[in-house]
Amino acid sequence: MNRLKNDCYLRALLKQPIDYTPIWIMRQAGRYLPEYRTTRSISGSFLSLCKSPELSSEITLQPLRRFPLDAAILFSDILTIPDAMGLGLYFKSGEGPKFSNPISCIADIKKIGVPDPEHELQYVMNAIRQTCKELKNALPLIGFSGSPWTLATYMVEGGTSKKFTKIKKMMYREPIATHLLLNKLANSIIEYLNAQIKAGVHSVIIFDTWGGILTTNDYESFSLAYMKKIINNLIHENNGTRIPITLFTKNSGIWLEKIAETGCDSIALDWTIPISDAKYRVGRKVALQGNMDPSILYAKPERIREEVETILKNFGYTNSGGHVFNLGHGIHSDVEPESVRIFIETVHKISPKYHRST
Ligand code: 1CP
Repeated sequence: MNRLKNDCYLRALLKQPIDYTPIWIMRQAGRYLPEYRTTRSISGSFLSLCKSPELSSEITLQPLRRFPLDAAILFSDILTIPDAMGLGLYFKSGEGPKFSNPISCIADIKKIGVPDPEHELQYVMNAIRQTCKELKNALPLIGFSGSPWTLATYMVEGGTSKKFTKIKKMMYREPIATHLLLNKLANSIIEYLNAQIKAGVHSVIIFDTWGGILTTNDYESFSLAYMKKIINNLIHENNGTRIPITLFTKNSGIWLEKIAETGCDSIALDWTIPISDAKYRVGRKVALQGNMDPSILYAKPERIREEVETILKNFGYTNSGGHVFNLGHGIHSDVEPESVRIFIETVHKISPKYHRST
């Protein structure tokens, strides 16, 4: 792999010395950008954007043309795997993702197979290859997947949910069937992420957006155990370069020590835990990403700057990386792009003093 011009993000994750704190933003390519809205309206649908390597790559690059971000994240979605399993993903405007063939019983689970990433999901791999070509080694490209548990919630609920009644009913009444589903998903995610790494991504994230709705015991057996299995089976190096792995479980502040034991390189935090507490609890075992409340971007510039300073100060001085700045969840679609610029510039401007060794 050729050397990247800006590898600050990877160095921070691998706890190597850096000059400033790198930043990328969850959902940095998306609806808050007018250029995204234009490309999306021309293409007709969100899925047609994901399935076109040219458009996916174009949208991945859009925020990088505006802002000095330190990483690119592939424009795609976590629901590509269930779609490739034949569940029929579609988006109803204002209602989020939906499946026309959701999973409702063990017979449905037995029917689904492990998608071949270079066949049913080849459009994702082509988007990665196209994006790497366009990036010309300027920045690292992040690949991702949903966690088995989070994908299972969408597949069983048939879409977005508030109460998670169907998946919880299945989990408590049919634990063997639920584990069969989670195992098939874990095997699919291993193949999918390894293919992304071979196609050129420099780092991967597993999004476990809904792990935080579980009890501690159920989180360990229905979510964390499968993320651990995935980590154990991922390619950890490509052409001699280490591929850092990040886990994000929303609402997982109480489980950080357990997450740090999985073998991941970094934990992405939501905004509910002070980053100083998280750092104290995981020590130098893993790097941390986060963790500004996305709603701070509605505030006036002084308040945004103040919050950035608080988080940097809470993480504290480091002469060996370990912190990547981010929001604690995805950016809201009605945030002003100008506020995003102030946010990124502030991180770059004030973070060097937390890294200087002299
Ligand atoms: O234009 C539109 O209306 C589509 C909105 C949209 C976008 C921009 C969806 C539908 N997905 C995406 C892109 C996306 N999704 C990215 C792109 C890369 C980036 O710039 O960051 C990523 C990483 C995701 C991941 C994703 N999708 C997650 C995990 C992270 C998280 O936000 O918690 C989840 C849960 C989804 C499901 C999904 N897809 C789309 C929506 C609106 C949702 C969330 C639905 C829900 O709240 O349940």
